[in-house]
Amino acid sequence: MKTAYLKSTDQMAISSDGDLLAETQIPKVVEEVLASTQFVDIHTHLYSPAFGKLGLWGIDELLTYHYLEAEFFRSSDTTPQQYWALSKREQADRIWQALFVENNPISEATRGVIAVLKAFQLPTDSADLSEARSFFEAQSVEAHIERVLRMAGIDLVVMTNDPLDPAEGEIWLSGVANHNQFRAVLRLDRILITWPAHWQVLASQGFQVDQQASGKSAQEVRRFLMEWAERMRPAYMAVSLPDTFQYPSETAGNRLLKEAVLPACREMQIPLSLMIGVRKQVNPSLRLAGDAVGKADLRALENLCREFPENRFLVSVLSRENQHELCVYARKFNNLMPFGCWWFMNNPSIVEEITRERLEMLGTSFIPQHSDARVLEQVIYKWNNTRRTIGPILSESYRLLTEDGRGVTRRSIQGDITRLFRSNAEAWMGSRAIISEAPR
Ligand code: FIX
Ligand code: ZN
Repeated sequence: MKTAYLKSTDQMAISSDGDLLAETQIPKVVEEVLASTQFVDIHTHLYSPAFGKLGLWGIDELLTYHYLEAEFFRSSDTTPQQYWALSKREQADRIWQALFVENNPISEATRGVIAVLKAFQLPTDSADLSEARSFFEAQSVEAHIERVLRMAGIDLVVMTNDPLDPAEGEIWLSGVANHNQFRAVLRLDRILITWPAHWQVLASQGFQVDQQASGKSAQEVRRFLMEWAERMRPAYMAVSLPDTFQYPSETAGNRLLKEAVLPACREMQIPLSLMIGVRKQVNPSLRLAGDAVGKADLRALENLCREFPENRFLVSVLSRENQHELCVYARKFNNLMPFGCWWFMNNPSIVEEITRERLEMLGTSFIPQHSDARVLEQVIYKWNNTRRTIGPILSESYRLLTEDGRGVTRRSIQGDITRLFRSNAEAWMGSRAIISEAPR
């Protein structure tokens, strides 16, 4: 095989896109391409402006993020009971005092708030939040969203939408205008995980379902999903599964998964996102911050990928111990797409390990990251951190490739980064267009 040899650096003119790069040029080119490429954020809890107050933004929401609430209770003598009795502003003041004034904000989540303040040229070491509050209060949400997405270098945000959430369902039923930078996702937790607590909502809407999900329940749930898919045009369907998830296993949730959700995804030609490994509410007094992690048995995922080869599975796992297995399974099943460094995984020390093993085992056939942002401005630091952490890892991959005998160009690096951070996601998400009629 003809090996592409590099011109020595001193002969190297400023490289054009097609020129082979010297090893010393690679890190800068990788950094430039990461900075100039618009990414797809394939999983967030953000909302387009049409959803009004469901969309969270501004300094008080940034500070009362459940990641920071968990850290707050470790650095304050405020009890959860006292904290939950406070107003949102009082909660934010307490968190700012404990984590940002009395201590250096060196955790991932606290440093993120500092990065957001700096991005808007706001003071990062104030004793209080008055200046930050005035700034955010002065923003108009549509223009602010546009500006924040531009600052984060993302041009598509995939939401998490729950048709059985009363507040959100009402907004959908009143009609939601399409926003070209937001895509919907049909979230299934209340159907697949907490069916006993929610089946009566479907029954009250005229769907013939029962608590055991027996009889016509599965076909009625499929009808419910198709109605909502028509309304939402979802990029995919999604569910968060506990570390104890087993498949096969005789449960109402698995029956609905097999007989309603997976056939509906095939008919709509959209993936099912499985986010596996949450241990819900290990400390209920912390509310949303009370969830933890458990190592899952990924043979359930293996069985689903093998039994449903026509379904596509977008998968993120929460336990560090499951990450390597997920890579191996992705090598066995091309209907499995690993995505993101989820939640407790989204810290540089672990993102580095996960991303290196994925590049080593999967090349560029995976989706490295999602933000999981719950508050709009979080995408600024979450995606800046991703670029900062993954840039050197990609550069090392190209250095090794060059050393082993194959040079890279700006153009080929652009192709890889576009695939990793855009086109893998775009290729897998359903289109906004009319849903396929071809039932499978
Ligand atoms: O199930 C999920 O979508 C999780 O990401 C959330 O429940 C979790 O609270 C979160 O925001 C993690 O980052
Ligand atoms: Zn999430």
